[in-house]
Amino acid sequence: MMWVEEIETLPRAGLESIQLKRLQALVRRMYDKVLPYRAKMDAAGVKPGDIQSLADLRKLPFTTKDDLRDNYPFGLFATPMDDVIRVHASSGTTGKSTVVGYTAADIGLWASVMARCLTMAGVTKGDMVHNAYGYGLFTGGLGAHYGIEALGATVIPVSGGNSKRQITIMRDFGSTVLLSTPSYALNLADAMIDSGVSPEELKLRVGIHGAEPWSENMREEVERKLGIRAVDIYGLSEIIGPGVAMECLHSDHGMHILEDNFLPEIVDPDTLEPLPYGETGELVFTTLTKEAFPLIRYRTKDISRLFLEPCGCGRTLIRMEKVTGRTDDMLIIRGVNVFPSQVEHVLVGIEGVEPHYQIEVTRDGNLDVMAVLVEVSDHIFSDEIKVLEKLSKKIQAEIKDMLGVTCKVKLVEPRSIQRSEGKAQRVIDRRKM
Ligand code: DLL
Repeated sequence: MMWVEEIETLPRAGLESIQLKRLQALVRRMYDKVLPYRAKMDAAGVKPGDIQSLADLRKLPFTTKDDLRDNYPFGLFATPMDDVIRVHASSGTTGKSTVVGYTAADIGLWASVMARCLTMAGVTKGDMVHNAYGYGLFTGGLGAHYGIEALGATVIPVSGGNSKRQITIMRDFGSTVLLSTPSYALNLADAMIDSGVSPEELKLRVGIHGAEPWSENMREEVERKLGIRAVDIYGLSEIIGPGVAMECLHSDHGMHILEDNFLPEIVDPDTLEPLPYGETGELVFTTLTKEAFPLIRYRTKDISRLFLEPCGCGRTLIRMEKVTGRTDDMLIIRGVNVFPSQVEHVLVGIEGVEPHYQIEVTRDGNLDVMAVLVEVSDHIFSDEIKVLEKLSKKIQAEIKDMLGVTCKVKLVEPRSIQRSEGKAQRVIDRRKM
């Protein structure tokens, strides 16, 4: 079943003509309304009238997270604030978060792309959908919520946390669909065992998991432990949130991109030249239909590939491979995006701490554990234990404040963190995914 079959099965030529019309209107609107982007177009010597075909997309300047930071919080919005009815935010590279805005029409668009994604996983009106994505500034919870309602299914807005209670709710309410990060799904599987509930007592049929990378091994584990079919969903706040791409139940590889709204490209992350279908590179998106916060050629830093081959489900929408990594050093810890530069930002503001640190990520069961190793200055290191304890608590609290993630802090001797000859190795990721 499809949500909007006439769009999802359009022959490529028809789809591309819709994309071109939308792109032309978007570029004109950005040029008129978003001054920082207009300045970029002027600097690149390109005018809205130069976009005559989809291939002309490559004439347009890219947008990056730095552009978002430079125009923090609302400087890239294309509509007056009066028309913005919601904002969300996620981590930026330093102290400033990435802020995104939605008009009423954008919220409607988001609900419809999410409804289309849910339909790809076989979700219908009759389903009881357990939404364990976090509600709040994170786009996961509310983004999925509106999509579930638009579909007409029943949403249980349970959000994250309190896993045992979640199992009780699943059993008593008869949840048929689970929405959560893949790592939280594994957590729920453990909570099920702890509560003495077996998968047969639940009505769960399918899990829709995303917001962090996960491997095929992890998929098998989720499927086996929860007795469900587990599918992948991709999205990012800047583009809309969850609902940019989704794996259907027929796909042998990759997720369908909702291309009538989100125009994808793959570029070489070094030369920024567009790459042909099938080649691996950085995923770039242009939002064709968003009002409040449209973006042209946004560099996601996610590594993927695009495939045009037809899919068994009949959709003609292009597919993207499971995200296999990032071109930057962003980590996702318990669903929260973390940049080493944010940790650094905290450390440089603290007296007695040297700018030498390392972030170590491990897994305890299904939970990510972040430890920050920090060198302290000589006089602090030889000080009393109490002083050291106080300092490590302070670092922990400030990191928690900035990132919302609790980490372990290990204060280490001066010059004990290995110095590198080139790029410092700030992150040691020991998670096996
Ligand atoms: O994570 C939106 C989302 C919510 C997607 C719920 C899916 C489900 P951000 O917090 O802005 O938005 O983080 C976006 O997370 O650039 C990827 O690096 C990563 N990511 C998202 N989905 C996947 C996935 C939400 N399925 C960043 N596989 C993106 C791998 C993913 N990485």
